[in-house]
Amino acid sequence: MRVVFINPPSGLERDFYEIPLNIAYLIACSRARHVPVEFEVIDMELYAGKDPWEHLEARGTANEVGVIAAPLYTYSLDACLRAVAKMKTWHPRAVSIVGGPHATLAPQEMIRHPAVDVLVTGEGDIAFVDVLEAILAGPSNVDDQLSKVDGIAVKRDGKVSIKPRRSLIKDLDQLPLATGGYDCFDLSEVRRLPNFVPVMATRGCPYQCTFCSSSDLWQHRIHFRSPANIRQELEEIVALGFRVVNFRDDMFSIRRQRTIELCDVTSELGLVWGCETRADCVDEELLQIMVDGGLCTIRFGIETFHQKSLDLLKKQEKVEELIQALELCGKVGVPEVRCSFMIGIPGETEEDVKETFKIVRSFPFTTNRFWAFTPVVGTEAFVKMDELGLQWLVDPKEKKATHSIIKTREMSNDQINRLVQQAHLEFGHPLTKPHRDLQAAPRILAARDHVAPDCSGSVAAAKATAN
Ligand code: B12
Ligand code: SF4
Repeated sequence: MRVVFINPPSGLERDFYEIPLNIAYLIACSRARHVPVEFEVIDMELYAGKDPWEHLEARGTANEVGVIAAPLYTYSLDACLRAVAKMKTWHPRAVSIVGGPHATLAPQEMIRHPAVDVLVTGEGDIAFVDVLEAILAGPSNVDDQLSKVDGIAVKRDGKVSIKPRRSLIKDLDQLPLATGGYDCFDLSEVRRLPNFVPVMATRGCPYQCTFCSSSDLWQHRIHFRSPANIRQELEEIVALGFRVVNFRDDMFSIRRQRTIELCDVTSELGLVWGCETRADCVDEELLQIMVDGGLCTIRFGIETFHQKSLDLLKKQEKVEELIQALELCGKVGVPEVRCSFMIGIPGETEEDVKETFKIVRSFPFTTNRFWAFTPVVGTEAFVKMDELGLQWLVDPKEKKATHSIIKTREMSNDQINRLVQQAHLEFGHPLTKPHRDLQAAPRILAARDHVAPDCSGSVAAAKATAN
């Protein structure tokens, strides 16, 4: 049986492409359990530079398909569902399975979509394989088999059944490495892009920020992989010819000693890397160890420099901590410091936003991305819109991260969008190349290897440029 994954188009510039870890994990997990299926990935994101829809049609109609699998994200939901629906018209007997953030946050609505047959909530590593095994049991047994699988929603003859989410996987070292699915991606094309390989060293986040999907997705928990397990994956990545990785964890440095151990590993392997963390999870000594271990880009979700707003967002951080972390990054010389902010936070006035701009200007070495505050399904802000004084101006389905579609008690929608635009003019549009991570990586690698920099971040390509 052929299982076809769709990596839906995000609409972002092609340079933002990175191998989707979710799909890589699901393939690796199925292979680890020896499920007798063939995998194919229709990578609409990697081919977005041409026409992703033509690519879908060419690849999606070429062979028989038994299962169509796709992740659903809120910000590209229409494209994700449209791609699944197209595949279903070409392969009416195929079973469609969706999962990912939006499926987890809005299962009731998503399972009712006509193109969706089975929906997996939460981590899919075990549930997805269980679903494949149920499908392999054959059409006369599949319903019975699916009824035994936890953490899924199914639809049969228009009737929907939704089971509770599975508990999170505690021992992440039990999972196969994501690299076990990498052969299904066009790595030679990936190498041509100015990019890096993503790695998750942890999963989840223990905080409960009111605007962030992670709170619900990970149930305020975080689980860790051991440094030895991460080393194995990093070694495989190096063997594939890459030396730049991006740790995609929500807060990479939450455990200080573990972070130091990981820096030893990245240093030994000669890697250059990026990570996201919280301002209160770094100090000067740790930042220095991270830079010595190959840290190139550090990302902070600052959101605002207004304490009242930080408190309302339940960030559990102080403005002074944010400022101190940025000062330390400057002092230590972190090559790239990327901060992300939101405009239109409930309670914030135009003056508060301008105060944030003023502080941002005092850090000339940071790259700053300003987004429009938009309550996302599954977040506390979404549930408490009225209480917070927020109003939609158009259907939330029209949402775009860089354009506001709400008004607050304090600011009109025009006012918010004017400030967003002002921020983009002054600090750059967040979805353009200057905001791509790890831009300094080729320079750092080249300085280490004494070769001319290229932009792919792979040693082979860097050396080829030098020759
Ligand atoms: C890497 C990343 C990106 C990358 C690339 C994404 C990709 N295709 O790989 C880039 C930089 C392009 C990106 C862009 C954006 N992203 Co982003 N991103 C992430 C990040 C940091 C890691 C994703 C990842 O690899 N996770 C690791 C894997 C293992 O976990 P997972 O994706 O959750 O997958 C598991 C389950 O969800 C499930 N599953 C997932 N897919 C499927 C599919 C099937 C069929 C099944 C059965 C199960 C299943 O099983 C997987 C294994 O357990 C997450 C945050 C996070 N920590 O997850 C945000 C996240 C996915 N992004 C988010 C957002 C909001 C954005 C942006 C709007 C920018 C922004 N403001 O941050 C844009 C959106 C662009 C667009 N138009 O879609 C949100 C999505 C929220 C939502 N409701 O959809 C997240 C969750 C961050 C957050 N906490 O808010 N992003
Ligand atoms: S914003 Fe950061 S700290 Fe807050 S819940 Fe999301 S990932 Fe966790």
